[in-house]
Amino acid sequence: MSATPGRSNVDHLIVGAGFAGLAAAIKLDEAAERDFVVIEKDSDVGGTWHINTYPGAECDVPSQLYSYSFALNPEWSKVYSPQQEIWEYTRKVAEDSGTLDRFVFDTAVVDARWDEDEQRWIVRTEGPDGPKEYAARTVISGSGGLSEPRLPEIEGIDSFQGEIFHSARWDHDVDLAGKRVAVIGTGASAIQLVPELQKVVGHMDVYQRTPNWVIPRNERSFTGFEKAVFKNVPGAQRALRSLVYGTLEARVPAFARFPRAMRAVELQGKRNIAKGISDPELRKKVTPAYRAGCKRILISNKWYPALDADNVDLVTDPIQKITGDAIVTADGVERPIDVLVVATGFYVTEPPIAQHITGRGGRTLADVWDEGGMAAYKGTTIHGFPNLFQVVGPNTALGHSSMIFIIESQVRYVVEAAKAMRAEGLAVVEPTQAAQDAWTAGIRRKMKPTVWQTGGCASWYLDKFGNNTTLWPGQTFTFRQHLRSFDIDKYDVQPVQPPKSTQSPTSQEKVSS
Ligand code: N01
Repeated sequence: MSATPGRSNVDHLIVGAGFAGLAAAIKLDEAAERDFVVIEKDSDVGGTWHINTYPGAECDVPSQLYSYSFALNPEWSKVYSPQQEIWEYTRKVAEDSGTLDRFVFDTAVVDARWDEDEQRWIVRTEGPDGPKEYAARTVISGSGGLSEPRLPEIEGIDSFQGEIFHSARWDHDVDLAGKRVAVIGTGASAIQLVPELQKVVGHMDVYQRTPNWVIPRNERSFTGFEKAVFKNVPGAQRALRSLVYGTLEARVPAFARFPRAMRAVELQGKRNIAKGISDPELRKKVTPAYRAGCKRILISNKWYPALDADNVDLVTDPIQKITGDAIVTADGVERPIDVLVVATGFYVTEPPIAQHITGRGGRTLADVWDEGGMAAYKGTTIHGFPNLFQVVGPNTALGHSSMIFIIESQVRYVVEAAKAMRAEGLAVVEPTQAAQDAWTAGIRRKMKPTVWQTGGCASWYLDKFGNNTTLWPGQTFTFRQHLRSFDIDKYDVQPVQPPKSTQSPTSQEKVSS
């Protein structure tokens, strides 16, 4: 293709430098696909583990599994790692990989548009040096499913005069000591930050819309001896990792096919409530009325004791409005506050980045998904969006195990696709509509008996049509099996064209083997 002034040509443009983008960079590099750039809007690698710095931020997946298979870390301090440690891990992996020279930080992708003539994605970015444009053969989006904070739509929230921030954009300049603080939300983030805030604030109101099932957590630190074994005994850490992996996978049938088995989890949750809370009224308020697993099962030993503390009130009356200095609930009670923390989650089923990705025919990903919900072939490629690969795409998230396993599975598929494109001289790969529809239908079928659909709750796993377009409805090894190689027979392909060709692909126009 002819070069356009001010535009950089790259083979692969990776969006995001979190676990997904970093893995894509490392694995493309290993596969000798070295002409890539990673565009990251944050100032460093780490994604969610760099951005989420709220007090008490820790991982709720065991450390042994929450790392890349190709970069085990014998130094994890605890069974569940703190945020800072996970971020430092990603930083070290990035440094060791030798790929950081192709990372561009503090730069946002503002627009990505498929150019039919050029057979490339034209990607515009905005960074400290102003706007920039790339023409990329492929775009690999690792922008994260839980990255865009969702602020609650509550009357008067904009009129609040005190400090207000989302859990994922913590304002460390705000001193909470002795203050009157309100926290809206009781999800995974809130249950970690509330116990930390309880220790320093004057008074805290926690606004709960729906209680979660919260079970005990193994808080143990690894001993020096254990770390030495992980480091020096060949296979020891990998064996523990496999054990943890197997234990978590053994839970899948309860989520996916036999939700009644979740009663065992509910029993654990109720014991956790009884242990942490003495007030019978409060116990009642925090006990969920839906099947465990329907929403993400949370783990904490500190959440219930924090709610039981003298300086904390759990408010379950719905919020009616927010004034300049207080929250007013439907029963008319006004509770004055100095600081408002919103721990209300993220845009998951309507990811904002989809508005900025325009595929064939000028349609954005948001347009397409708005019609029928998020869908992608194997959670990774999308009809109408050639050469676009979504890591952590639709129906790839997990409620029971480590996302890094899924990320590595998808990255392998992407690398196989890149290799196939190079080997076969292909400019374009795009999943057929039929392949994508069959994949989605299979997911919907499997989803029917799951606890996420039958458990009697509303959750962010479900989209506006009531479909779970978020989670993978099975064991992670089956997902990996599906993505073990690039199945080019499910793709429309186009060979590399001379510049300015407008030929469109024909179904099954494969390079014959
Ligand atoms: O968000 P959430 P999160 N008025 O969506 C409430 C991951 N994560 O940031 O349940 C009042 O879970 C909402 O109430 P309801 C993990 O995958 C991982 O806590 O919708 N309340 C809920 O209580 C997790 O699942 C770790 O009725 C409102 C809360 O806000 C995901 O991130 C740690 C409201 C939102 O909870 C999201 O967790 C933290 C409104 N208008 C997070 N709107 C790890 O440890 C929402 N709520 C790896």
